[in-house]
This record gives sequence, structure tokens and C-alpha cells, in this order.
Amino acid sequence: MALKVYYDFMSQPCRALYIFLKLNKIPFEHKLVALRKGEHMGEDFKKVSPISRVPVIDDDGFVLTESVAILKYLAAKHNVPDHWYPRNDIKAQARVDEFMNYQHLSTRINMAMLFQNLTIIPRMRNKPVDWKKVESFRKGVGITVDQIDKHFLKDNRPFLAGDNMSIADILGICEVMQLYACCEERFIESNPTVNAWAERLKPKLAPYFEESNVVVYKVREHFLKNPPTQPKL
Ligand SMILES: N[C@@H](CCC(=O)N[C@@H](CS)C(=O)NCC(=O)O)C(=O)O
Repeated sequence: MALKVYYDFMSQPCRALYIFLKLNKIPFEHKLVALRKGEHMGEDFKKVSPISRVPVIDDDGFVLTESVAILKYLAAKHNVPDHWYPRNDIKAQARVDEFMNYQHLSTRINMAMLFQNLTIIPRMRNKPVDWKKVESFRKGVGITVDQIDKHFLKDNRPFLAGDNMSIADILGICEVMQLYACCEERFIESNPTVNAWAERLKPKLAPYFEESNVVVYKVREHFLKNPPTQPKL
């Protein structure tokens, strides 16, 4: 039975999973879950995962949530090239795990929440932007980018876990794209090390990086037409 993948391109970890599946030619059945329509909260999806978040996979009855767990499982099951998630070199594997554990409370929380506070929350709840929150997540993004520069990419490491591209890089770049969606990319572009990493990585994920990010570019276009105005302090 085909691997079923429940996803929506609005979601960063879903985009990461999609890119990984396509690059590794792992066949799957597309199960689209439209977050903007609230399909993840519906009874049908709750039967798959009562956690009501994407991505989720169903591999012949083995249902798994959480992008990191899913990526590690699929890397092992499909015996993908070792650079994605090293099997035998425990230090190389630990470096990939290091970023994947770090990202939840750094790239993910700060970049996703900055995006949400500038776009989704004001639009969906029809409320003015909470600029205090925006500034707080901007501060978090700045700290995160600096940490990536000084720790994960130190000593001219080309990728987040060292010399080779890994699943950590795919997860990382998909979170970073939230900044582009809300025109906050200056945080990346002003850091030469992190910017060089992003530009080095994107072509390696072609064409699936661009394909899965179409929605990000659409949101950005809309944001550029209707930018919220920040009051002067
Ligand atoms: N830690 C989870 C996070 C999953 C997650 O937060 N998914 C979001 C989309 S990016 C979602 O489904 N949100 C719907 C909701 O929370 O209501 C993972 O990495 O898979």
C-alpha cells in the first residue's frame, strides 16, 4: 500500500517533508489538508491524527506525526543517501539532531510567530497588528540568525550540520522562508554567512523548493500590496 502523506504547503514542516520525498523519489499518495479551511480540525482528519496538525504520514497503517520523526523514519526505511541523516557516524548524526532539536524554540517559534503576527492573525481575526509582539519576535529572529551564524555555520561549515546537506538544512530553510512571506528577509540578507548558506542550499533542493514555496511567494505578493503600517515610537 502506498505511503499516505497528509500535508499543506502553507506549513513549513510539510514543505520540508515534500522536498525530501521528491528529491529521494519516494512515492506517496497526496492527502491535502487545507489549513485555511480548517480541515485539520475536522472529524475526518482527527481520525487520522487527533493532534490535528500536519504533516502526518500513514505508512501501511503505521501513523506517524512530527516532521523530525517522520524524516528520520523515512530516511531509514528508504535507505536514502547517507548525507541526509548519517547512519554510522554517530557524531555526524548527533550534529543533525542538534539542529533539529534546536529549531523548535528558535527558527520555528520566532520566524513562524513573526509571520503569523504580521499576516495570519490580523487578517483572520480582523485585528490590528500587535506591534509589541512583532518586535519581540523580531528580536528572537535576530538572536536566532546570529546563533546559526556563530554556532551551526561556524568555521566555514557549508551546511547546518557540517560539510554535507542534511534533513536539518531542509527543515531550517523552510522555516526561514516564513520571513520572505512577510517581507522580513533583511534578517537573513544582512548576515553574509547565513545568507550564503540559504543561497547555497536552494539550488540543491530544485525544483521542489520552488514548487513547494509558490504559496509563500503568493502570500508575499499580497503582503507587499497591503503592508501593515507600524506606528512611529
Ligand atoms: N512539531 C510539529 C509541528 C506541526 C505543526 O505545528 N503544524 C502546523 C502547520 S506548520 C499545523 O498543523 N497547525 C495547525 C494548528 O496548530 O491548528 C512538526 O514538526 O511536525
